[in-house]
Amino acid sequence: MAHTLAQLNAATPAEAQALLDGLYPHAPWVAAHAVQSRPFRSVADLRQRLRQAVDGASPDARLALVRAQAEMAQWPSGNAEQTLRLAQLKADYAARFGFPAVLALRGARGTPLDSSQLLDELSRRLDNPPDAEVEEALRHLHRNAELRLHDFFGEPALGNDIWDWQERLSTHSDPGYAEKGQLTVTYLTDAHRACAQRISHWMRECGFDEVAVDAVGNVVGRYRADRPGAPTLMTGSHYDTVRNGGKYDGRLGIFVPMACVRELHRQGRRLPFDLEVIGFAEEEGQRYRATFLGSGALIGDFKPEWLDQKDADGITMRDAMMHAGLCIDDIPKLRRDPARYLGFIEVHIEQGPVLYELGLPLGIVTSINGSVRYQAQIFGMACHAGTTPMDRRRDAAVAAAELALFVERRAARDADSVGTIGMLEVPSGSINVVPGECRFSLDLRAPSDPQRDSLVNDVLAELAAICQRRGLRYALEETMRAAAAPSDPVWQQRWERAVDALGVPVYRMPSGAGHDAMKLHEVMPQAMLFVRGQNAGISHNPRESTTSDDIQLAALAMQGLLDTLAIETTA
Ligand code: HGY
Ligand code: MN
Ligand code: MN
Repeated sequence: MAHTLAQLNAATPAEAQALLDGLYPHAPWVAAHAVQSRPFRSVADLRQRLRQAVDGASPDARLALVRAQAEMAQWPSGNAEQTLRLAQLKADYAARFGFPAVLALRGARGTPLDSSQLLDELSRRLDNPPDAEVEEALRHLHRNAELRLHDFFGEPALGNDIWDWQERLSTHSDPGYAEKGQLTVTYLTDAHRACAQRISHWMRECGFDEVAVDAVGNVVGRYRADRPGAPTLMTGSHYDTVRNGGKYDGRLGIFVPMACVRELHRQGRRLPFDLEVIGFAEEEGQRYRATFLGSGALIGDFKPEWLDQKDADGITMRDAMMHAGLCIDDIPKLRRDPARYLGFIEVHIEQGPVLYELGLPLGIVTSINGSVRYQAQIFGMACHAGTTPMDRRRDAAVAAAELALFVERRAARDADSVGTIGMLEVPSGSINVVPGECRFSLDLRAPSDPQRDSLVNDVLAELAAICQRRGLRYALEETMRAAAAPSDPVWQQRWERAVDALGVPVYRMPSGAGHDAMKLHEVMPQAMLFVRGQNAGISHNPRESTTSDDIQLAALAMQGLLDTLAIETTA
């Protein structure tokens, strides 16, 4: 097999096809089609051409491709029970779909999967509808081809290192979750402080000139320019997580630039601007209702009233900060002078299915949805579940349920709005008591502020109408309001050029999720790069995943952007 792209591009069509033989077993037509697109600009371009050869084929040809795959040979050996379960799953799979199971034999890091991982994957796939399973099998074929290309063009070393940082950082988790193997890192817990220490340590190892934990717990690394008085480019993301979250949300946006600095340092290179890489301490607002606290502090948007907020154990943020050794008086000093900054860029996993379904490793963010969040309570009357007739109740939970269905209908009406009741509880409820109170959250988002506000107004009007109709009271506390943040066109184009230079298709898309970039957006130009998520892009979930190959491409894209910016800045 070719060891260089040049050899592959210089070969005759027959030679080139022969060199690519085996990437898609029993389907030489895939390589034959792809080689017509030579010269390949990069390995990523080669991968996309192979994928496009399959995507462009007829449904029958695609199904035939899956059916042509032989029974997977090298299943890892498991114990007797696993072997039995595997045999049953393979039989069930073939009976349900009519073709043998195609699984990527190596995981997101390119390392072999063990029996239990493969069994879990196979049993999950059994639930797929047949048409969806053909697409999923094809994705695994593409992944196997990508893995085989490692053997010929080398491993994604940068991506592997970044993947490993994520893995090591995920060993720190809050009590009550760590014991269950779940990842939860909320603001200023011991696990959170350990993460700050690990990120600081790794930043120093990468060669940053300055590394410090600031007054709100952000980890700030600075890699100085080749000249004094140079402007600064800020990048980074958050290292806190949601409860039972994923390893990549936020953290990927810290480690990708860290790896870029490490490479610059190893090469003894400096840029004509300072690079400030920040691990923001608090974005998710889980322990305290203070979202974007870390990035907000840098734009002078730290709200002093947050200090008096109490967490579920009654600990105020002020006490948590003092306990962590943070100096509250220094918080106002964190405010950055935008005049000294070129802008803000952020790498983040997509946290959705778009790139996964399109088979693209990277996406260019065009705008970040605006959002509003509330904590709400509905008050009715607790009474006996057995003796109270249905028409004499003031049931707070049923009212909340009625609102939940309205939120779903109303958001769906806009097509690109979203509305979620993510938290819902009957405080001190009992099985035989009609709920006298119901507490719930509202998370309402849309690509533009007017669309978001129209959604919010309708939901709040409906809440009032439901309570009026049912004789209930309600209370609402707005806990977050973030404006929609369109990407700065110049910075968005910088990402586009960097992605295109890799031979990766440029795909523009909005962000349904909120990000630290929307805070920096308030004071400086910003733009984001998305990285494909595995497992249909699931996020805020332990199955959140991304491959070291895709991480590698994100790092190469950032390196490309930095190099181009360096030329622009000195021109
Ligand atoms: O909720 C969000 O959009 C982000 O993950 N904080
Ligand atoms: Mn998140
Ligand atoms: Mn995030």
